[in-house]
Formats: sequence, structure tokens, C-alpha cells
Amino acid sequence: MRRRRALLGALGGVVAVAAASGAAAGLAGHGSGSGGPARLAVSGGYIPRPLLTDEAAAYVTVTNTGGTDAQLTSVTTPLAGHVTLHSTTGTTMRQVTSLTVPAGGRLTLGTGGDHLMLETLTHMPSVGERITLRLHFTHATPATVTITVPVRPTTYHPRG
Ligand SMILES: [Cu+2]
Repeated sequence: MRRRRALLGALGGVVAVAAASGAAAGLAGHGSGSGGPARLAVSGGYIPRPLLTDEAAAYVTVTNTGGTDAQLTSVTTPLAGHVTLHSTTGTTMRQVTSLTVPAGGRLTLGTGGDHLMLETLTHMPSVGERITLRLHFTHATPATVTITVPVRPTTYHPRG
């Protein structure tokens, strides 16, 4: 009996936390959250030169100095017919509809982790070429960020 009561108490706590965070997200979505809207900056982007012209990975880091989580929902680029968002867990990657940029944190895309997949390339990019990426976010200011990123050698890994 005592054990059951303890379990119910724990569950009650979980429900309360979920309800509280849901309310906070709702308020923030209307611009009145205590932490303010998501404020985004994109840096450190690059595209390893692909081996074939059907697809290439692209990596960026998105920093959120605001008080609300933002979601990266789509990306467009002159280099590709379309771009998909991929999330990696262990050695398994899957396509997702959005990637979260946490409030006060960052979304770091990188080799072996989450990434952008540029599909149906319009041409084979050369090392040193600069490629424009247009990233679209929800719950964020700005809602669209346009950056140009360099094409790096196929085996490139950033330091740090
Ligand atoms: Cu992938």
C-alpha cells in the first residue's frame, strides 16, 4: 500500500511538470513567455564535397539565445532539388519533420549526428565553392536565416 501511494505520488509529479511546461510553451508562442521569443544565429556551416551528385550532407550550428525552443522545419538551397532533415540515434538515421533548437542552447549538426541531406543535386560542387542555404524556423526571430557555407574536402572534420 505504501509502495502504491509512492508510485501515484511520482506519477502525479510527472503530470504536473508536463502541464506546467505546456503552459509555458503556449505563452511563449504568443510572445509573452518570461524568457522571450527564440533568437537564432547560424554559424559554422559546411558541406563535405560529395562523391556522387545524387546527395550531399550539410552541417550548421544554430544558437538560440532566446527563452523559447525553436524548430528548424525546412531548408532550401540552389544546390539541391530538395532537402530533408535527418536525426541520428546511435548508428541509425531517420528523416524527421523538424529539429529542435533548445532555448538557451544550440542545435549542432555534424558528422555522425543530426544533419541536412541535400538531394538531387543541381551540380557537383567544388571544394571552396560557397553554397547558399536558407533555413526556415518556427517560434523564432528571425523565422528565416540565409547563410553561405563552404564546400570542404570529403573527409573534412571541424576542429573543436
Ligand atoms: Cu541522413
